[in-house]
Amino acid sequence: MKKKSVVFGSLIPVFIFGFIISLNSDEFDSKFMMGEPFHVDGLNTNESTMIMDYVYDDVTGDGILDDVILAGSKDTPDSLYSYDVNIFVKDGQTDSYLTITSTDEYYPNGFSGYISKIDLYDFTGDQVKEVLLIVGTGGTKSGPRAFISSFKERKPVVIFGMEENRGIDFEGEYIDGFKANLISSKLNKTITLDLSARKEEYIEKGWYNSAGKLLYSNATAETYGFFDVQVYDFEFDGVMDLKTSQFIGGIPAELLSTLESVWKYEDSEWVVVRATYTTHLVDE
Ligand SMILES: [Ca+2]
Ligand SMILES: [Ca+2]
Repeated sequence: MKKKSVVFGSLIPVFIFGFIISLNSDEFDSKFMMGEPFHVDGLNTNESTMIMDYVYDDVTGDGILDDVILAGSKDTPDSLYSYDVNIFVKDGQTDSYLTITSTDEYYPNGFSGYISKIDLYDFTGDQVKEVLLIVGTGGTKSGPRAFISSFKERKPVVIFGMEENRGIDFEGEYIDGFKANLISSKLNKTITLDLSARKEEYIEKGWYNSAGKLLYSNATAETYGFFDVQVYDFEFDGVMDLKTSQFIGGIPAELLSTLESVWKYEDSEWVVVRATYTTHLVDE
């Protein structure tokens, strides 16, 4: 008897959940469809703007579902590259639009790059979801940029933006003993990379002598932008964080180390709560 009631109890919410979803999808599918044109007077849209992604969820925090739309332009429908891409939220309570656009001076009409979708997560811990947009740049020194926008209380604001996308800022130079010394002002840390896995190569190239004396007078090193950004739940508390990866590169061009960091949103700012870097043991 006990077993039966458990089964019955678990069936009810599944049924109701599915019912609600199907009702809502009938209602909103006709309003915003991916691939369809999107043009609203007064918004940063034009004849070529189309819907690239669409999510129906509450992002303002009032409990009323909102239309969350990613829209932009492509030269051909199957092109991976998009431009003039913006996030538009049609507030479920007032039917008015809230928007987030790029703050990049080179792309004043919106984000530009390899963009395909938006994802909603609570990064701030207030039970209201923020909107994550990943912009692939296709650059050699930096990969994706992540932008996180909040529409809470109908106030659109980017909480993870250009400044955060600079990542961790190690820079420094090669020193005697097949090493490189780097300092990060953001972390207030100094690291010494062991480059001895490349000892033979460096001696052959004349960058170091066999005693480990540095001969290359302007060998510097620095971190590049993110090459990977992942959503990550650091404390398994349902509040999401970001895990990012950066290369530390030497000049002349060579990869010295990989830096991985976890970013957590605390008291209105992003704090690096974990950072690790790699050392090459063998590098032929
Ligand atoms: Ca809402
Ligand atoms: Ca939140």
